[in-house]
Amino acid sequence: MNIVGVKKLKTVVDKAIADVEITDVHTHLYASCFGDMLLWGVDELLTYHYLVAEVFRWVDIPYQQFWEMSKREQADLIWKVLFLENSPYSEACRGVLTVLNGLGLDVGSRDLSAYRRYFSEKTMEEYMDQVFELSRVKEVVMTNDPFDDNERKVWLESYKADPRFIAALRIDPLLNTWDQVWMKLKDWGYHVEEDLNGTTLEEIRRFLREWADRMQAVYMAVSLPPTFAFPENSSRAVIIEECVLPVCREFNIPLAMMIGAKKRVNPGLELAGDSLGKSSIETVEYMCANYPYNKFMVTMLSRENQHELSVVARKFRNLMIFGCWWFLNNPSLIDEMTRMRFELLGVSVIPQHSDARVLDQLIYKWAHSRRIIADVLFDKYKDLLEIGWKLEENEIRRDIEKLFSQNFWDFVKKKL
Ligand code: FIX
Ligand code: ZN
Repeated sequence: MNIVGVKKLKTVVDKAIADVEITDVHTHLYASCFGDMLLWGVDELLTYHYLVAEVFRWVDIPYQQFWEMSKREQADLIWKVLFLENSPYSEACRGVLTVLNGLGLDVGSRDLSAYRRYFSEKTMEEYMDQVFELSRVKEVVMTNDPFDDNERKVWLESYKADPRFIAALRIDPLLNTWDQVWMKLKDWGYHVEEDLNGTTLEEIRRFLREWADRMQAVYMAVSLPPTFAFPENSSRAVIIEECVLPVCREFNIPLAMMIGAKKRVNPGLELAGDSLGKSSIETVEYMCANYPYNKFMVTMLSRENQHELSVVARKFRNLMIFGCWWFLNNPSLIDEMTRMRFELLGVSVIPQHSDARVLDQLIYKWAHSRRIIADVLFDKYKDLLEIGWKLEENEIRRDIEKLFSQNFWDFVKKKL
């Protein structure tokens, strides 16, 4: 028995967290066969939409003028304003520096040209290997949208599997803008009309089956507004009930609902222009209760939804909550949410995902989250030791493997 005492506890937890190979359950990364859809390198890091939002706190140029700049010019502006004229302690700015430091570059030099030279000497493939090794991420789940023309072309003509990149079928256009996309399905050979009649619903199910199969999708996913309601007299609710949930059951895959994103509150900022709102927990309760043979992965964007979401997860074994999503992916909120979840759910949660849009971000998003989750876990284990519980090192490693990978795969494979 390798019993861990309080003196050794921190070392054991930190080492186990550092060692665990992560399954990142939600990202916007792409395998190399998707070409330029995969973003990487310092200019992509600097122009990540989180930093675009922050730079516009300082600059008064018209939005269009920024978007007409080259990527390099945008990065130059962001570097100047957010890193040189102001201290870069926001989480998104700090993340850029964590990546550069993780690569062994001298962050103290503030030499953007030197950083660019470093990346210019890399190929995407060799850099990809380096990032996966440095971040100790073993696999990432992509966000795969068949309605994206570039992405669909790759799936139909040139897709090449890479075991590090797992597919998830993203269906926002189908659910959120049916009136605009039904004609696309018709063009692709599905016998659909805007009217959700019997034939249309069967053809939508065929579309979902064919793409879930083509992608070998491990879940279907959708981002939903704070106003999302179900049941509801809407095309979204009909398609969810008649098409999405039945096909998810057929494939035994979860539906991942990412609830609370308020799109384009400031359209001029484009991707950076989204905000959030508090959503209805009753909708999550209703779906879990009334579809006991469906599996739901849920993350919510509002801090105010987090406690009730953790409580609802206590009520339904077909619900797995995951991640500190987007505006919640900040140290103070990761700490708060992780403590709340560990206290209410124990080990049965997926505490984090990266949402990485730029390959390099795997380095910082996971370095930052590992630190915080390790500190919370240490406190929880210490509480146990102080009341006489005996903990073995392999039990600590068992729990951490579940939190960072196995809980996800067990849930994906779970038969209800
Ligand atoms: O809907 C989503 O998958 C969101 O994560 C994105 O739309 C968002 O822009 C993002 O990348 C947040 O981290
Ligand atoms: Zn995302």
